[in-house]
Amino acid sequence: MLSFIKEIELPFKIPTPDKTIKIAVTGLSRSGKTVFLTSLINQLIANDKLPYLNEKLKRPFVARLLPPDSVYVRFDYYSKIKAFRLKDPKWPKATKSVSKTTLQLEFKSEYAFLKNQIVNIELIDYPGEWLLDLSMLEQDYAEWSEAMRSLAQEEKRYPYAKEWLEFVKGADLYRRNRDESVEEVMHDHYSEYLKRLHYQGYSFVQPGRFLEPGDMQDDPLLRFCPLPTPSNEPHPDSVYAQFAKRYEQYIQEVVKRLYLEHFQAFDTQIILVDLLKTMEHGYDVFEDMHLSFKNILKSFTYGSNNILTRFFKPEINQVIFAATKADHLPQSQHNRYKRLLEEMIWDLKKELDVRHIDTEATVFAAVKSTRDVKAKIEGKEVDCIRGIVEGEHEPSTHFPGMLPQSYHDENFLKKGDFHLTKFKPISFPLRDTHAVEHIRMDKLIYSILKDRV
Ligand SMILES: Nc1nc2c(ncn2[C@@H]2O[C@H](COP(=O)(O)OP(=O)(O)O)[C@@H](O)[C@H]2O)c(=O)[nH]1
Ligand SMILES: [Mg+2]
Repeated sequence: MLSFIKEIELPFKIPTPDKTIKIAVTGLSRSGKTVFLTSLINQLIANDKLPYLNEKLKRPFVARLLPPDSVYVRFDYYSKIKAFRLKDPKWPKATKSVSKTTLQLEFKSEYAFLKNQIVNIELIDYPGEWLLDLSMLEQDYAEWSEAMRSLAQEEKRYPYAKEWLEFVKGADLYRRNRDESVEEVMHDHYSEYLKRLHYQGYSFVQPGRFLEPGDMQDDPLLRFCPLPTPSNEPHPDSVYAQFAKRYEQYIQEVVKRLYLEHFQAFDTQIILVDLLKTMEHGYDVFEDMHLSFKNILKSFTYGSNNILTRFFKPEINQVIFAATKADHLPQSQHNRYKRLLEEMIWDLKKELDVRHIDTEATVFAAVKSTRDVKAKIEGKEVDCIRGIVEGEHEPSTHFPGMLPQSYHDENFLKKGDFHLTKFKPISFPLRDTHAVEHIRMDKLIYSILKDRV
């Protein structure tokens, strides 16, 4: 019977049903989310630089942005692309709020009498700093405080945290407090510590709103910080009791709301990893970035007894880890870059594998702002990149240095031989008939679409 069924050849393919794909573009702040979304839309609308995608899909399509849904702020592709199209093009400004858009792909059906397939891709942009707060949903104030305080006491963080820790030590935390300014100073010290960490390239900083408050600038709700847990019940008007109350309120009204509204039921998660940042700042920042991703993934995908699964359906069945901004390296180093990415995510990948979640690691650039050239350094020909450095007007040639073979390479960054140059973006073509140059965006887009169209 089975073999009989196998032999039947239908005269046409059964049309694939319409779909909506929700993509979580996940990434720490400045990892390249906004640039990626802009390039993604640009690439799919123009579809003139996606040979790999078209060859693999073998299905002609048109892409269009749907009119904005009035409930949400629109991810404004047009204003972002306008800045990229200037004679002196600009990278987008840091993202300060959540915005959304839907890109509709219409695939030509095999026969004229069959309906075309519609695939709506829902995209969301948000400040990367807020993402890390997700793991706070699992912790009450005392647990969170203990975790943050022990992190702050680690050798690498302590120098930045010292002033805050000292101030807390000298303050009266558990008795009735009549001086509100103490709370303010304590909070400011803690925020200052987070800002310093962030500046040094660290990403695991909570709460993210202390760095990027969005519309909560000066909101008294944010006036708290981690404190040592008391052994006896603190006075209800003590600093501790006030902070604990605000923390709970922050979790309920800000963090939970954000995730209930925007971070549910994703199909695919693309994790943008700015590994070049670890090249710039060294091993501590690499470890810290790993810690951040571990926390982020835990929140999105972990087991059924997790409190988070009550709020989110962890339906993600595919996670793509993508090392960004590969145009900072000559192509001959892209394999190394990928190996470093694989090194960073190897344990995360294993966790996802046992949960039947597909993973992939790739290296790409959403906007290729340099080109590969050869140059002679001390008489030896080396692979370099050429682009316009920020603040300059003419292109220049740069050798970024060699990436290490491994993060465990003893010489990793000790010699200070990796130089990260910030390039201006190249100008985008003036009309959507042509897309911007990229590196492997077509492979990345194919990975997203392959099982869905
Ligand atoms: N050369 C290059 N730089 C990039 C690329 N994507 C992002 N960047 C740089 O990274 C910065 C942060 O990117 P953005 O998308 O705003 O990060 P977000 O905070 O994750 O949204 C940009 O201002 C650029 O300087 C890329 O594809 N190539
Ligand atoms: Mg952004």
